[in-house]
Amino acid sequence: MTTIHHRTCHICEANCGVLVEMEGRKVVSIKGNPDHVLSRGHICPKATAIADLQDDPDRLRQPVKRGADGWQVISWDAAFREIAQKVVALQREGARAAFYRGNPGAHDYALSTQSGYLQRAVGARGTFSASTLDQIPHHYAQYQMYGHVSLAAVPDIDRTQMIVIVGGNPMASNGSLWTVPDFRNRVKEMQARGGRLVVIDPRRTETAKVADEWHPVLPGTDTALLVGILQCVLAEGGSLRPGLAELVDDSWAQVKPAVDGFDLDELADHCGIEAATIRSLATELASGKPTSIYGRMGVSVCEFGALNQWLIQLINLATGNLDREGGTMFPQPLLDLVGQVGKGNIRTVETARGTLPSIMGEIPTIAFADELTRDDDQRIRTLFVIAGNPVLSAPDGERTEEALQKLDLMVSMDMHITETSTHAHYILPPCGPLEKDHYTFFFGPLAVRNFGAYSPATLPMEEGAKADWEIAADLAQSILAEKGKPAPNFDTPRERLDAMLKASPAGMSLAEVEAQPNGVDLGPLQPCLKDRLLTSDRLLHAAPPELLEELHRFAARLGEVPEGSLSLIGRRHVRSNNSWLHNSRRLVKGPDRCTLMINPDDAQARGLEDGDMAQVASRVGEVEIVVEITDDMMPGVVSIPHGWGHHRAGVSWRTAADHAGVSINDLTDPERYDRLTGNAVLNGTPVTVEPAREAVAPE
Ligand SMILES: Nc1nc2c(c(=O)[nH]1)N[C@H]1C(S)=C(S)[C@@H](COP(=O)(O)OP(=O)(O)OC[C@H]3O[C@@H](n4cnc5c(=O)[nH]c(N)nc54)[C@H](O)[C@@H]3O)O[C@H]1N2
Ligand SMILES: Nc1nc2c(c(=O)[nH]1)N[C@H]1C(S)=C(S)[C@@H](COP(=O)(O)OP(=O)(O)OC[C@H]3O[C@@H](n4cnc5c(=O)[nH]c(N)nc54)[C@H](O)[C@@H]3O)O[C@H]1N2
Ligand code: SF4
Ligand SMILES: [Mo]
Repeated sequence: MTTIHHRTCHICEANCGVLVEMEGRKVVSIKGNPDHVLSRGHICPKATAIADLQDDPDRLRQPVKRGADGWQVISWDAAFREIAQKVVALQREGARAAFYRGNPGAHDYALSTQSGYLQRAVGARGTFSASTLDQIPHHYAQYQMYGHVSLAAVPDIDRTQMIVIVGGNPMASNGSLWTVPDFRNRVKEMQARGGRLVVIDPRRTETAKVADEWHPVLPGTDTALLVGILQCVLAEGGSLRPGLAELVDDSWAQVKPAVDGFDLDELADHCGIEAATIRSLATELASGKPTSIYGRMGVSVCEFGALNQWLIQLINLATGNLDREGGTMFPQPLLDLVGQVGKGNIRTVETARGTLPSIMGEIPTIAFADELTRDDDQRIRTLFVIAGNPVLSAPDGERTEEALQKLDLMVSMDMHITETSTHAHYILPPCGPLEKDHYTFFFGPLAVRNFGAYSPATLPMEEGAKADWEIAADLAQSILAEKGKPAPNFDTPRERLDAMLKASPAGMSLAEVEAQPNGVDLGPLQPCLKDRLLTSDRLLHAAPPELLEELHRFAARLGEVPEGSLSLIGRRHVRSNNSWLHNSRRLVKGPDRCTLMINPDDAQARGLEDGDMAQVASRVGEVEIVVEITDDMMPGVVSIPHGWGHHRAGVSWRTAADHAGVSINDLTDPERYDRLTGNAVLNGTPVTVEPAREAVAPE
């Protein structure tokens, strides 16, 4: 007898509805849920891999402790007691403690609502996280313009007539900061009603291949394109459409003069996109039909990330498409985070590298290794890594790896012994993914319909297992007990969720939401900016001084041409997810995906043929990797996917280790970052590429 369970897939931001068919504890099938209000039956190959994660023989099922003879299994109680004693002893010595939070935590509402208790108990100041390797520039621009780090506008794909995607690849990523499951069919529907998709990317990506137009752009130069588009849009006048004009502050008057100073031909030369193309993109975006421009990783993890995100908002504003049906719109989800979490903040933090920006309390991860190795009393000695793998995901992996070995206490919450957790003293593994419940916590606020979905755990927990949130809560209690402090009253995640749902404008209870297993649909996105702005004067701040100043800084960079080297960018594949799905056989099978993509001319100039081994070197490191020649790469740019490099000693994921690949982040340079936000620059790394040296046979 099999049973069918409704769930939300927790792996990526698309939050697809899936139907999991179970026979006892065995997964029989995982299929798309055709009745799901948002994903409409869509899934990608990663959904079926949830079964591989659940049944992974390499997954840790009990806590382990590193001893002289390797890893030993230890009981939860003993692990909590020992960790609590060490945390408190180190606290008494005045040792600095820190957290690194990885991406999967954002897909676990329960952990997200509970881990603050643990951080406070540990006394960790600030947080390193995957966010400063990713989307912090978006939060910065949103805070500056709309008054809240989480007030995001997404393309209203179901009603728009044009989307320009700059530096995003939703065909592989399934959308990011834009919860848009079934992207392919939504694009087809747009094209069928006469709409057009335009992609700006150094690589002819999977998304570029389904687009109506693709324009290659030199990595890190999109600012020139965006300034050019804005200049052309504003050339016709620059007055805002009625309805929007009343919401925008006086600084709007400064935007046109600021972009008018640029020479369009010079901008075109800088980014490698012709002036005529820039003009025609501007004309089409401003044609009066509903259009949208959206930019993601490619324009976030670069030197002018915050500036780019601001310019993108300004283009949507200037064309009249912000907060308009078919333009870019602000979701009003079932659980409205904006009304219930702080607005965020922009501060600075002192680090061994000097003063760095600190957005939302983050310490930029580019400074992670420095803070672990600094030689004063501010050195981090206690570290908690929660669902993260910075050795593979942060710049200069080798240095991170060395730095982790200096810690007095490192605790990883992870279900694998990874390139990172292998350096921990204790690893605390969560239960299997099907043993957790799920709510679309951070992604309802980014979805293309007003929506939310809750799914209960599919399976009861295995005996002795704990969910991430329970591990965090139990450990926090143990630390407080060790300090002799009373245990606070913890709300359970479900209690928190119920309260947050009820406090949202839709006002539903968790029980009511749970009764709708296909998700709750509150309809298409609605204009709402007037009621959502959270700046002090409730106006949209068009031209914050820091961003105008950054525009001047960019102006000084125009015309700079990188010399001699190639420019390295990353890539994502639909069968991978950052560093942690390579232990699923069905996802890694087939041809090697961790290759150096290179344009035929660049390969020929270096005497490289398809399948050769190349040596790729940057300021910080070098790797040897197999060459894949393809004219999908624009000349001068090469690509290596991130998340690989599982050859490192001590890892427990055997299938991943059999498909090790190399880590692009052994080449990325932590010295490069966005000055306004501290976000890492992960693309456009200058590299040299040459045939790999012949291995010298030992005598
Ligand atoms: N060069 C380059 N580097 C990049 C990127 C890039 O595009 N190019 N992308 C960046 C981006 S956008 C991101 S988000 C980061 C990701 O960076 P990280 O978040 O640091 O890394 P992940 O690969 O997501 O690793 C997640 C870890 O969590 C574990 N894990 C998975 N699920 C769970 C769970 O439910 N509970 C617990 N406790 N552990 C779990 C996995 O085993 C894995 O070890 O990488 C960044 N790094
Ligand atoms: N299958 C899969 N899905 C994922 C993930 C995954 O690892 N695998 N990771 C998830 C996570 S954590 C995130 S943050 C999202 C990311 O989601 P996306 O941002 O959509 O994904 P990326 O593939 O990083 O897309 C960035 C694009 O920018 C291009 N690019 C690089 N440099 C530049 C540049 O200077 N300018 C321009 N215009 N383009 C540039 C790259 O070629 C790439 O196509 O994906 C999520 N979904
Ligand atoms: S697109 Fe993302 S959410 Fe949907 S099935 Fe694939 S991994 Fe899961
Ligand atoms: Mo990410």
